[in-house]
Amino acid sequence: MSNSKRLRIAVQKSGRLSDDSIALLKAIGIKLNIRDRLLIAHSTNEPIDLLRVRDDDIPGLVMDGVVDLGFIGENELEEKSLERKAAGKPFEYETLRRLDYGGCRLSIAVPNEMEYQGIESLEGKEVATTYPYLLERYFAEKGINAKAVMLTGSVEVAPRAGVADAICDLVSTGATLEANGLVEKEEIFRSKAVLIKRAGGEMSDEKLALINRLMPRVDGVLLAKE
Ligand code: PRT
Ligand code: ZN
Repeated sequence: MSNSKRLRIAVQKSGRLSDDSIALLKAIGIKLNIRDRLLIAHSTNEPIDLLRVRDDDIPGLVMDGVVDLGFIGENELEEKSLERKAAGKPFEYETLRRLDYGGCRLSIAVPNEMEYQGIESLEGKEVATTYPYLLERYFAEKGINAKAVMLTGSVEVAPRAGVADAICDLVSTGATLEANGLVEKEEIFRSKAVLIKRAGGEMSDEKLALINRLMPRVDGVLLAKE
């Protein structure tokens, strides 16, 4: 657990958030010795260890207090919070900063040929997604009786494969939707990468002091890029 003296930070090992998260850590003066295959990377100039994992694991690692800080997309963070809340697991965290990368939106998209008059058109339908909690919360808010069908990959081919009537997936340029004959209809969540801190449990004065020393540097980097 993170009662180790060194500050533990979780970052995505390889994916869309990895390079920007590592670049930010380097920009605030943390020297890192990252070896591609390894789960852990040690800083050579600060008492910091990086845990390099799948992004899906990062919210839980922070909420269970296994790591002190984590870089994660708000989409994944909010989905996992809802899932953990439903399962009676700890779901608290503190957002330290909203970052300037990882921007995307979670949207409902329907096949080109579907007659869509608004969210009511999804009444009684099945919608494929990797984010069932966010999607079902949206349906509940709108008073729509539709079903979220969980798929962990290739969500965009679900309607064509006859697995669902529509999809709810992350969109950035919209090229993937277009390539699959889908049209974006409802934006249900806007996301960016965030830096989060564990909320439960004691944190040593040394770790808190280190975080307090690093945060102004994060602000400096974000400001310089504006
Ligand atoms: O292996 P691991 O589990 O760590 O990675 P992953 O495959 O689950 O995640 P990854 O690396 O693809 O994405 C990590 C995070 O990046 C997401 O949780 C978002 O917060 C953020 N992000 C930003 C995106 C996108 N933009 C994005 N466009 N994540 C995924 N996409 C996908 C989307 O799912 C769809 O397949 O890109 C496609 C759509 O892109 P456009 O440009 O065609 O619209
Ligand atoms: Zn993932």
